[in-house]
Amino acid sequence: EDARFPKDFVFGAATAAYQCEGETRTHGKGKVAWDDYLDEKGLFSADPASDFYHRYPEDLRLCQEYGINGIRVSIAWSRIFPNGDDPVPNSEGVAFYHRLFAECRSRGVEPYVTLHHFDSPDALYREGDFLNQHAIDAFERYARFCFAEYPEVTHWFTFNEIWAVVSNMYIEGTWPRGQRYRLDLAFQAMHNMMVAHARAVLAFEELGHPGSIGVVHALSTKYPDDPAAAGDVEAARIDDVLNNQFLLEATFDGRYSEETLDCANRLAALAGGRLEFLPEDLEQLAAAAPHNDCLGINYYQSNFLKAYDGPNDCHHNSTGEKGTERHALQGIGEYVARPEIPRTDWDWMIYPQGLYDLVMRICRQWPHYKELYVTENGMASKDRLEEGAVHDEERIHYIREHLRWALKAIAEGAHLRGYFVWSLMDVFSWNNGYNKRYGLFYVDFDTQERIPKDSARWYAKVAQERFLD
Ligand code: BGP
Repeated sequence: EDARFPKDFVFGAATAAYQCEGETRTHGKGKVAWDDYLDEKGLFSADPASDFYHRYPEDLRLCQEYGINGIRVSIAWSRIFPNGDDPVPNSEGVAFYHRLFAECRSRGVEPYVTLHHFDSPDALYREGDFLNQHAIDAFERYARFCFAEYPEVTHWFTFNEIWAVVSNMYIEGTWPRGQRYRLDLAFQAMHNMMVAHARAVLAFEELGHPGSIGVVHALSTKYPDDPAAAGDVEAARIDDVLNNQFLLEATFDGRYSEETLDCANRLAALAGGRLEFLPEDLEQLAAAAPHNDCLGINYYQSNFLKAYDGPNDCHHNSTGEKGTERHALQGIGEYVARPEIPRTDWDWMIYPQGLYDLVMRICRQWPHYKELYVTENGMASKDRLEEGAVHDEERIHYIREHLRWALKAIAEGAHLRGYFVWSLMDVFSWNNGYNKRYGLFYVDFDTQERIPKDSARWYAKVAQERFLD
C-alpha cells in the first residue's frame, strides 16, 4: 500500500469568514441573519470569534511554519456589498481581502476562496434568501465583482454546503428561518442556489478568468442498516437523493434524472408544496455543468438508515451530550447508531471509509469530473489546554484514517488534489458556540492566543514528509 502523497498534493486547512473574523458589524460590514438570531438566543456571539480580521498575519505565519500550503477562506458578502446588492461596494471590506490574499501569497499559502459560506446579507435574507430570484441576481453580480477585483485569487468556490444551508434552515430548523420539515423549500432552495452557482460559473468563463471554479458540497455516504432489507435500501436511496444526488446531478449533469425528480417532487408534495424549475434556469444549469473545474467535498460522517413510517422527528445535538441526536423523516427513513462505529460527542459517526466510497462513487458516476478536493474534514472535541499543551490523539487518529482512505482513492485513480482540515484554528461553531473545537491550533478565546495542538505538529510532519505513518 502506497502511503506517499502526490508531489503537488495540497495540505490545507479551512476557515470561514463569519466563524473566525469577528468585527461583524464594523468597518462598513452589513448585517447578516445570524447577527440578530444569535442576539436573540443570547447564548454566544460571533464577535470577536477568533479575531482573524486582525490576527490573520499570525494565522498565516503559523500555516507556513506548520507546512500548511493551502487555506480555505471565505469572503463575507456583506463586507463587500453591505445589503447584498448595493450600487457601490464598501471600500474597507474590499481592501481587507486584498491585504489577506497578499499575506497568503507572502507566506506561500495558496488561498482557496469561497463566495458564500452561510452568510447571506440580511437584506436579501429578509426577502426570502435564495427562494427569491433577487438573491440569484445579486449573487451573480457579487461574484462578477470579486472575480474582477481579485485577480490574485485563482481558486474559487461559489457556495459552501448548499445542503447544510437548506437542511438547517428548512428541515431541522436549527438556523435562522428555523422552519421544520419543509422538504419543498429545501429542494427549491437547493435548485435556486445551484442556478446562482451556474450563473457565477458562466460569468467566470465568459470573462476568461484564469484559475479554477467549483462548488463545495457537504456529502455523506448513505448505507442501508440491513442491506438485505428492501425498506432500508430504499431509505438510504431516498436520503442519498436529498443530501447528495440532487446536487451532484445539478453540478455535473446540469439536469435532474427522472428518478431524482420523482423523489424530489414526492417529498415536496408530502411537505405540502410543489417545486418550480424555470426552463431558463435549467438552461443555465446545463450550460455551466461542463465548466466546473473542481468539486470540493466536505466530509465528516456517513449515515446508516432504517425504513421508517412515523412522523417527522428530528432533534439536533448542539451541546455535545452524546446520544441526544435524533433524525427521522417522513417518507425517507431514520438514522441509526451502530454500536461498532464510534461517534463524536455531537453524535457524528466516525466512518473514514465513507469518504473513500463517496470519492469512488463520484469517479464512477461522473467520469468526466475534473478535480476533487476534500475541502473540509475534521473532528470536534472539547479540547482542554493543560500546561500549555492540547493532547488531541483522537483528532490525529481521525485525520490519519481519513487521509489513509483518501490515499487509497488516489491510488485507484481519483483526481484528488488536496485536503483541508476543518479547521485551521478553533473557530465559532454555528449551533454550538465555542466548546465544539476543531482547530489544529487551540484558541484561548479570552486572550486570542494561538497554541499548536499535538495534531498541528503531527499534520506538519505528514505535510513535510508527504507520507502517512
Ligand atoms: C461544515 C461547515 C463549517 C463548520 C463545520 C463543522 O458544515 O462548512 O462551517 O462549522 O461544518 O460544523 P459544526 O460547527 O456545526 O460542528
